[in-house]
Amino acid sequence: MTAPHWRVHLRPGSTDVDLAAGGSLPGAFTAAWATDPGRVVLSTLDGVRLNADELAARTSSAAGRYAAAGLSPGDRVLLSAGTSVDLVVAYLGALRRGLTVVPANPGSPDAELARLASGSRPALAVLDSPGRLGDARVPVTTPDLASLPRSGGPVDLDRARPEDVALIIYTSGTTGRPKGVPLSHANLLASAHAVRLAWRWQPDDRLALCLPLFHVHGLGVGLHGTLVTGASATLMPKFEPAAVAAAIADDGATMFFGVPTMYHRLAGSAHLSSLAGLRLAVSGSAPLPVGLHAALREGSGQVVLERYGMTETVMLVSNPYDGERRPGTVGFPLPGVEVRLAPRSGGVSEIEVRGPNVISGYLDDPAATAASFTVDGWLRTGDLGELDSDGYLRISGRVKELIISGGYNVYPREVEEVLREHPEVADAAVVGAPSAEWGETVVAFIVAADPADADALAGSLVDWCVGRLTAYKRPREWRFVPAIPRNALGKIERHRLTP
Ligand code: MLC
Ligand code: AMP
Repeated sequence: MTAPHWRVHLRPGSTDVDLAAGGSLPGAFTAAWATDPGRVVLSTLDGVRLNADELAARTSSAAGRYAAAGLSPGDRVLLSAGTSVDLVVAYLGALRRGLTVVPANPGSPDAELARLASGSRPALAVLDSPGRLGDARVPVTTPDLASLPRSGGPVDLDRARPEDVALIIYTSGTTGRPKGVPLSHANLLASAHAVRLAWRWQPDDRLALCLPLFHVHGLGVGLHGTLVTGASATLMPKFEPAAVAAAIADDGATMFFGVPTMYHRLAGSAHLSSLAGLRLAVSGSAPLPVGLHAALREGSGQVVLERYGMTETVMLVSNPYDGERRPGTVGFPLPGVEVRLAPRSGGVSEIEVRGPNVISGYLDDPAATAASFTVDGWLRTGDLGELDSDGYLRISGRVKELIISGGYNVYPREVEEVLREHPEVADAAVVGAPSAEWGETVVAFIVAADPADADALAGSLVDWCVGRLTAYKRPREWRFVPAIPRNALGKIERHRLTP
């Protein structure tokens, strides 16, 4: 049902753009490579240079290895490894074979990886350390795919259809149960084309790419945007201000995409002025503080462009490339994306979206799908928004229980469940505390079973979390309290927990 007070916001000009061009990710990538086979498309700061022809050959041979190992289109591959050229080749080879890739943080504890493997049922896992899945009955190889047989003959390549699922990204979700987000080739292609057009991405651009390649920011925007454009990326295994400066000065990077924590560190480093050498610097995944935006501008002349997205949609809204990039806002809907503001109680509005970039539902989870989509097919983002007088979208809060630390999502419920399993913990609650560096940090409120032992318990809880929670999810501060405030239904009243 569409209420009369929806404020619908359509991007003008969005309809004259073919967001499906290429038909699938490999269709678009290979078409771009064919236009200039000698162009360098991937490089590293230690001197690796791969041109389009070489990347086409290496990814075709990777696809051949998957085929020779018995993997058929539609099979799943769990991919969990640090950034490297091999990882990118393994990823693209999988897409070219028509496989569905399940990316995972290589820093997640073994138990979490094993849960992901049993939930997603991959035909193969590609891991930095092959022993990580223990005795799980999943064949394992390393990112160079060296243990897979070489293909003996021609392999069916690049046959994925727009509706085929290219990626399944798992999010812990607010209910505590991981949800699979199935992103089709059409979803991912629409977003890659949208940012290519909106940000005037050109084949001679080079992206300094140090975002992790297991989330949509690094993968769906950074890597896919580069490849649909026929442009290049400098791959970096880790974010360091000095490495970003080297990518710009020594490797000719013209673009940088980062989360606000990266910009905070750049602003406090001796390398801030190097950002002046970029054609475009983009921030997203978490709010970019207005003061940080100003400091970056003052120290480098770079007017950072902030945009907004989420795993279920890839990219949604962006400040304009031409025209004012307004600090504290995320701008206007990207090509193909429709945004509306749905009034909620308390005078606030939730951002709802639809478009070719938006998933059609969660994987095998009709309840989660029904809870997240309106009956007329719009995705409820869980973010609150308002438009300023010029129509720029401002994200004013969140309905969902979520902490964003350094651009990574932390779901309080997942952390609380781990804390409550500790034998000395009677109850626990987790909230986000404001942090200049991280945006928010995780703070735990603990009710000790034996209050006299609180000091010892804090140390024990730190150890308890190692091996059970990925580092960014672990609480950084501990508060011992006599009780966790709950309402009559037993729900934690987080607003009463002041970090
Ligand atoms: C690392 N640590 C973190 C952390 N990242 N702790 C809290 N929050 C984080 N984000 C831990 C480390 O494991 C380490 O723990 C300690 O903090 C210090 O590590 P560091 O070396 O200082 O951190 P670093 O490795 O440099 O990582 C910081 C970072 C990283 C900002 C580079 O967090 C990062 O790459 N963030 C980007 C996340 C991202 O891509 N999000 C996109 C999601 S998609 P210990 O215990 O070892 O000391 C999305 C949609 C959209 O949101 O719109 O884009
Ligand atoms: P994820 O589920 O990891 O994809 O995270 C998506 C969430 O990140 C969104 O729903 C927002 O809450 C948040 N987000 C992304 N970009 C921004 C931004 N520019 N400003 C504020 N929040 C953002």
